[in-house]
Amino acid sequence: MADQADLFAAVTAGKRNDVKRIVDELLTQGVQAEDMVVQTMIPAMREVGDRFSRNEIFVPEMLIAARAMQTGLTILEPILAERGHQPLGKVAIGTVKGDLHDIGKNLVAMMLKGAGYEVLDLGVDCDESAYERGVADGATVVLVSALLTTTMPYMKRVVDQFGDRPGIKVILGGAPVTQQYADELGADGYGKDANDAVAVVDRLFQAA
Ligand code: B1M
Repeated sequence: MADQADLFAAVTAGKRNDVKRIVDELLTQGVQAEDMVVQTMIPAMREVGDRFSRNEIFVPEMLIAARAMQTGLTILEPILAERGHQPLGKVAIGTVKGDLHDIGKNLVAMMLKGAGYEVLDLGVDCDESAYERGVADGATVVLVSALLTTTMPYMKRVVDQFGDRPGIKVILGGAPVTQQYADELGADGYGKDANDAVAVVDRLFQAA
């Protein structure tokens, strides 16, 4: 019988067929989708990053681990999303220009959908025009994700882009981003992780 340790091992090893099988099996056992993501899959990706930092694995291994993670998330997404009811508001999310990391961004999008928001996913490598498109399509909160220290500075352009736009709020997040950095850039909020991002969006909509 599979357990969460097997899921951790399958994600870190990038075995996406095993991830699919184990996620299905754990769901059958009654394990909560959110527990699999928070307790096992996110720590597994952290472990992958640590191995990369120690030069024990390289980009191809990191990529296949990411694909395995995404395979699991794709199965879990409808379950995480079904908690939502009437859309509470419309938000747009995208990974910032130059940055192709999308797992965290996808997770935040999933949690927001699950919390009842309509989410416009702008994808990765988003320049100002991509975020502009999100707002033109009706989003009043723009979430900007960055995983690279080299792409974080572009967030400033997005914050400034909407700085004098009444009713439009910008939230920043991603592993290297901090509350202090978001404050320095003049953002309207900072999400430490996916749950926190939902709480920040809730607060902004309640205050609107
Ligand atoms: Co890359 N990568 N990567 N990578 N990668 C990191 C980020 C790195 C820390 C690895 C390391 O060195 N230990 C390092 C960055 C170092 C730095 O900037 N200082 C790094 C590097 C260097 C690179 C390349 C430059 C490698 C190279 O080519 N030499 C390259 C850059 C490509 C590019 O973007 N232009 C690269 C490429 C890749 C892959 C393509 C192989 C793959 C990405 C695949 C994909 O995303 N589809 C990849 C991966 C998988 C990682 C690690 C291992 C895992 C990232 C991840 O998915 N984490 C990562 C190491 C690590 O993070 N430990 C690493 C799981 C995810 C759930 O967490 O994304 O942090 P995270 O999201 C969290 C929170 O941050 C937050 O909520 C999420 C859930 O809790 N959050 C938000 C995220 N966005 C948010 C937005 C919000 C709120 C919260 O609202 C606005």
